[in-house]
Amino acid sequence: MGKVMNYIHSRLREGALHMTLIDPDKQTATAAGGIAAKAAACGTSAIMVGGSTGIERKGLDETIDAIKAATDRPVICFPSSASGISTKFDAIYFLSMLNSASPRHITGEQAAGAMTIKSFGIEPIGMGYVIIEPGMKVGEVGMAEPISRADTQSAVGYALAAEYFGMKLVYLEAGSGSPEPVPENMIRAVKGAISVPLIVGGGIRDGAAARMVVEAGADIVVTGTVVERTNGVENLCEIINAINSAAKKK
Ligand code: 1GP
Repeated sequence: MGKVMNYIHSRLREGALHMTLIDPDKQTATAAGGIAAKAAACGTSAIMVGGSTGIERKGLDETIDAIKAATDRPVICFPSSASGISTKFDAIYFLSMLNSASPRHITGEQAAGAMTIKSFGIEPIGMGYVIIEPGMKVGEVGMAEPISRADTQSAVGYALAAEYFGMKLVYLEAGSGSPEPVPENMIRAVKGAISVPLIVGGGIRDGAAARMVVEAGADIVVTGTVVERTNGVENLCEIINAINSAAKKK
């Protein structure tokens, strides 16, 4: 097992985790470093870097450098395509958008990027990425056929398929900025069916929502948008505290 996956597993033994998503296109490198420092102080376990649109390489490297200068938490690439991979990442979520209508997002970009990952020596972490309604921008860009919020059975099917493919993580994604997180009963059903760690993200903006997803079974909670807002870091601390206390009760 790679170093970052090992770290994730060892942190998971203490309970559910939080990861902070930073879109390198949305702020300067210095500001990204500031977000990472505050997120780490609140107790985030890793920084994910990615966005739905193309990332310019120089800006990306500067953002990763600023994050690494601010915290020793792993910096994980959360890619939207084969471009935007930097040698500076500690690991990459090698994800397949399982419910995309386009083979490009299931295996195409992955084949295009695999050799880059190997030559850069970045740790790949295989992940089944499943888009739940509304799916937002990532669903659109990835040509997803988002799973209806009522269709728990399909979500379970995709998640279990990911595990059977040998993927190390399953990510249920409502989409960045989603008005609501993934439904509670869907998280519960998926968690009940799989044995790999379950990541849930999209639309989690306060402690109550974070508590709901952890109590339903999420092992890793991802938030992005919350830190882009004024006072966002206070909300982030509230979210991480809620995850920690919900995890203890589980
Ligand atoms: C998006 O799940 C993440 O990929 C985070 O979503 O920006 O809504 O927190 P938010």
